[in-house]
Amino acid sequence: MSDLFDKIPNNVALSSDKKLQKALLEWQPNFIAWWHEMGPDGFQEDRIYLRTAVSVEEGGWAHFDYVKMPDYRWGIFLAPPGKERRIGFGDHLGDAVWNEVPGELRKELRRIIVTQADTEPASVEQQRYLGKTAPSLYDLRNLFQVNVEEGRHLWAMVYLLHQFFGKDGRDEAEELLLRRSGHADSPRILTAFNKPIEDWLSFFCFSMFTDRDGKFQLASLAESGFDPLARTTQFMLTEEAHHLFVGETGIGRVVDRTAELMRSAPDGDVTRAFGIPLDVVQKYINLWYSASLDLFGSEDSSNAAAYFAQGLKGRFKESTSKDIADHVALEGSYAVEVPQAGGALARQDIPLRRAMNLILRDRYIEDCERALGRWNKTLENRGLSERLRLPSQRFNREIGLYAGLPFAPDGSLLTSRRDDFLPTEEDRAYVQSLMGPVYEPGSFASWIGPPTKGINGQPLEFPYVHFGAR
Ligand code: BYC
Ligand code: FE
Ligand code: FE
Repeated sequence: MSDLFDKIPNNVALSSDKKLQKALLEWQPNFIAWWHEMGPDGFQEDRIYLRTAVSVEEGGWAHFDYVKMPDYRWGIFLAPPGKERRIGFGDHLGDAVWNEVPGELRKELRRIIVTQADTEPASVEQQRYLGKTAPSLYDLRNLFQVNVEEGRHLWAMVYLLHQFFGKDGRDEAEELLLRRSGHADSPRILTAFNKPIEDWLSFFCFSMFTDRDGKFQLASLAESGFDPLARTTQFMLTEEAHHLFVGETGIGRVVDRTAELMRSAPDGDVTRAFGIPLDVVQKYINLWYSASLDLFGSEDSSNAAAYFAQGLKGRFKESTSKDIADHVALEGSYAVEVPQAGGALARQDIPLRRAMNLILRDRYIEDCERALGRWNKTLENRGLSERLRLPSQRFNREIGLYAGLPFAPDGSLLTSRRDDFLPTEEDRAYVQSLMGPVYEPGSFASWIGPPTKGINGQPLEFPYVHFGAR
């Protein structure tokens, strides 16, 4: 076990940190047991062309090689410290950042870190069976890349728990391996992480919309006054970019293939050529987008106000955006549309700090709109007039002001069934019927187009996965 620590790439001086070593020594075998139980089903003996972070230096964080997943070198990295970083917002604006947990913020910080941490293994659990139906070796490899990196994100958060939260932190780290996505008695913490991901269209929607919540939550934590959290999440963001790429281009490739078939199929019926109809894609977008909006919490939130005041969670690019001048945010307000009895909406101004979830979410929505624009460009380029759109923020919500209210995707009060806008049993069964593994290098399933280029400069027909004896 002692050489375990040589195998854990890190920049936290692990080799000389006895306390951290001891905690990890107990946790790491449980992590591996969890990986075998809840990680990708099968494929553990196969050699996957994976990227491993081996240092935080330019280029060093992206080392490519064939690895068996259980041998993946899950490491612990913090972005290098900024020179004399100061707290950039809230009541402690301008103070030196904290390198230890301030006693009075211990509970809040622990909660944020545990909530963030919990999503990482949850997503691996949700994606457990997808390898069996990958539309290509390229996609299979990308799935596993995302999975091992979510595993590393768990490590990143567990490092913080072990290093800064003593016995409580070690207990939380254990519990992260005990909760299970979708479990009746011990589910994962946040709603979207308990929904099943049973087909690849769901996977692409999840990595497009749900991982993107990750981007924005991590970015808000990257502003944190607790410097180890800020530096850890900064580094996680470098990996996150690939997950978002997988989702955005995945849906883009589905849209492209569907558009191609809409033009070429005799009566425009893409199912004849085993494609996914555009309205089904739209329903999947409606589902995962609305579930991901829930991850931002309530529009009007005292928790969010407290996190901002305490210097724990900032706005997107709080310290670098030219658009943010006032970092105290005690003045000003943000307009929300509050549903009234009978369903009418009344504009209400809420104090800025209480609107921090909403402000972060608005940046997220802009980012989603940008991706929608690209997919719609694809439709346009194929000479089609159909367009995809994001549903109203009021549609299908379970959290916040609009939770449980019958709003339609266009934001009006619903007159027909909500099911008209979400995947039906029939839609799901159809999508599921298309799922089947395509493991021939360079080949792609009928319902998805090829990517524009391979991974790490490799060609599309590169053998991204070497199957062992099976
Ligand atoms: N589900 O003021 P409110 C990622 C609870 S994704 C269940 O509205 P707050 C990834 C809330 O806990 C990024 N419960 O919300 C992606 C509170 O409970 P209490 C994950 C929810 O606290 C893909 C109550 O409702 N990171 O990394 O401002 C693959 C009212 O709270 C939900 C983080 O989320 C929900 N959706 O904000 C892999 C960052 N929403 O106090 C990875 C850390 C709210 O009544 N988390 N509640 O018991 C946070 O900062 C905040 O907890 C939230 C919620 C933004 C999630
Ligand atoms: Fe992650
Ligand atoms: Fe991710």
